Formats: sequence, C-alpha cells, structure tokens
Amino acid sequence: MDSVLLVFFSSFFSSTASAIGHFTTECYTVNGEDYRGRQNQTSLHGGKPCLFWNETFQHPYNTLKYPNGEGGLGAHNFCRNPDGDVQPWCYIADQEDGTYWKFCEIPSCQMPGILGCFKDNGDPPPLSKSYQTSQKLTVQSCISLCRNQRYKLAGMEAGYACFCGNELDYHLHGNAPSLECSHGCFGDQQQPCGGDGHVIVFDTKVGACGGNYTAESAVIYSPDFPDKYAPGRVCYWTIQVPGASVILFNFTFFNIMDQADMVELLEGYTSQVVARFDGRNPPREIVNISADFVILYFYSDRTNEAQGFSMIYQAYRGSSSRSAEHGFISDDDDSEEATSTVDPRSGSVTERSNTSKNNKSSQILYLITSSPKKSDKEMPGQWLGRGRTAAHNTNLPPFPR
Ligand SMILES: [Ca+2]
Repeated sequence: MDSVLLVFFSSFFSSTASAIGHFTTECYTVNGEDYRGRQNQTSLHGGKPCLFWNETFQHPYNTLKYPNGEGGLGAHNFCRNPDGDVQPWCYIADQEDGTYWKFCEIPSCQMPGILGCFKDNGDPPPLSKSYQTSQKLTVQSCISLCRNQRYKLAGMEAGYACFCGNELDYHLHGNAPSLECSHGCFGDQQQPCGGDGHVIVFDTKVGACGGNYTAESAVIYSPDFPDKYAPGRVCYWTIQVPGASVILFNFTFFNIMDQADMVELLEGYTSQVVARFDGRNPPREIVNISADFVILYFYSDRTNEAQGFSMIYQAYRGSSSRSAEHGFISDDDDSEEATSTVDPRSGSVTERSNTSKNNKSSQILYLITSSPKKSDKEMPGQWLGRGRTAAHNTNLPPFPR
C-alpha cells in the first residue's frame, strides 16, 4: 500500500474519529510500521524531541536515501518505523551514552487486538492455563497455540515464552508501557514478544482463518497475521449486525502478493460479490455495502505469500441520510470524486455494484451453508480498547542503524 493511500485513510479516520468514537488507533500493524501520525517526540511526557528526517544525513535513514516517502519519511520529525523494527522510533540529538535514536512511546499506536502490556509477577502468572517456550516463537505461533486450545487470550514474554488463558486479572497485573513489551520474538525479531517480567497480551481472534462477527465495529486480520499468510488458505468471516442498514469496510493495511491470492466482500444473503481485491487491484477506497450481513472471503494459492491485510468495519443503523451527517456516506453525486484525496468527507465512499461472479463464489456459498457456526462468541469492546500505554521513557540499549 502506498503512502498516499495510508495518509488518505488515516486522515479519513481522524476526521471522522468523533463518529467512530471508540476507534482512535493509528496503527494496525503489530510493529507500527503503518504509523503516519504526528507525534514528534519519544514520549509525550518528558520525551526527547525527534530530529527531522531531512536532516539526519549522518544516519542511514533520511530523505536523501529515501526520497519518495518510503517508510513514511519526509520533511518532518514524526516518529516512524522505516526499517521494520518492533515499534516506531526517531533519531535524537542528545547523544548521552552514545544513544542517538529512541523508540517512541505513542499512546494511540497500538494494534487492535493487542490488549496491553502487563507485569508478570510470576505468582500467579497473568495467563495461567497453558504455557510453552520456543526458540522460534512468533506472535502468531503463540496465538495459534492458544486458539487451537480454545483460549481467548495469548501472551508472550521475554521473546520465547507463550502463555494462554481466558481472563487477565488487571488488578493483580498492572498495565505497563508498551516499551516494556517490545523485545523481539525469537522467531521474528520484528515482532514484539513481551519483555523481562512483562507479558504482551493478544486476542486470539487476531490472524484466525474465519470467524463470526456481530459487533457494530471490529478489525479483522488476514489468516496468520502478523506472520505471512500460509499457502492454500481458504477463509471466510461472517459480519452480521442485526438492525444495520449499511456496513463500511476500510482496509487499513493491504499486502497481497499476487493475483491468485484474493480478498472478496460478498453480500451475505445472496453471496453476490460486491468487491474483489488482489495484488494488482488493492482496495483504494472504503467499500459501502447496504446490508446487515456481509461475508469476507480470503483465498491464497500455493506460492508467493505476503503479510495480508487488516480491515476495519463499521455498521450503521437507520437511514443512510442520518449516517451521511456523520460523514460516512456520500450522495450519489459525489461518487465521481471517489478517488479524490482532498476532502475525505466528500466522495470517499462509493458503493460498488457486483462484479464478476465466479466459480469461487459458488464455492463460498457451499462453505457457508455447510458450516453454520464455527467460531466462539464475541468479545465486544476488547478489540476496541484504547492503547493502555502510559507515557514512559526507558533507556533501551541502542543498536546500529
Ligand atoms: Ca499466492
């Protein structure tokens, strides 16, 4: 996804933040590589000011080396993650102890699905039902382990330990700043797997292959996220919100490798394909479907995997005119401006007519009717939690960039 699209989507969601209300996150990837927010210091409380990326020529990451906005770099000093580290960072001028960069503690940058970073005092552990260690631990390998045992929560600690459980006692285990949970996973150093005495907790719905959603708003991740999706995946999710008149779909992150892999949105009752996306045809606008039942479908062939997608949906009740007051639905006259990035409120939403109805669609219909219920219950609210991170400043040892 190019940066223009990211800016467009982030501006859309920031401008409509009041309408969405509870959705304030600015990061949909686990390491904040998609962060395009405007925090320009390492912490909002006592942090160090960031250097401008067009003035950091003594360091590897600057606008001379990345002149086209790669990684979100530009003539600004906002925190970014251009190298796929575990979270956004920036260069700083004050080089005490030889430190010339720092991670940014960004309260609004927490991937939906991360429930927080918590202290682990050991007795009892925050998640006590199941425990394993692995030298190849990744976020999704732990989540999958817990999901396969039907636990709702998965926690990673110290890069190699995985805990499963259903309830986290927030009173016993205080929230910790996300920086305390930013140790790289042993199996993928670019994913955060907790820290020493700190466990990072995920909803096990993240990266599941399918599920049933009934909440008014949620984020759905591609199978195996944040790892690459596996080959040969066939997944479908049902989004059924009783009383909804329209559901909006915004792909906040999209990385599909080839044209064989694809994502489709189908009208739930008729299985009519409303939108179809692949590597050459990524989503460029928010998809608006007038229904209370929609199916999200994902397919990957046997070669060329990629990281997949994150998709936020928002359902609205009542007439569309009322919804339009919230800036989500444009009049038909505005639909011609659908590709405009000038004003997200005008014409950012286009209702698509059904496109190709192919063989895979009829296959979907069969899948749906043959397995009516598959996933467990919703955990409303947990997806939508604000970043619980507090402002904090740590002295993590720097490594060469
Ligand atoms: Ca593929």
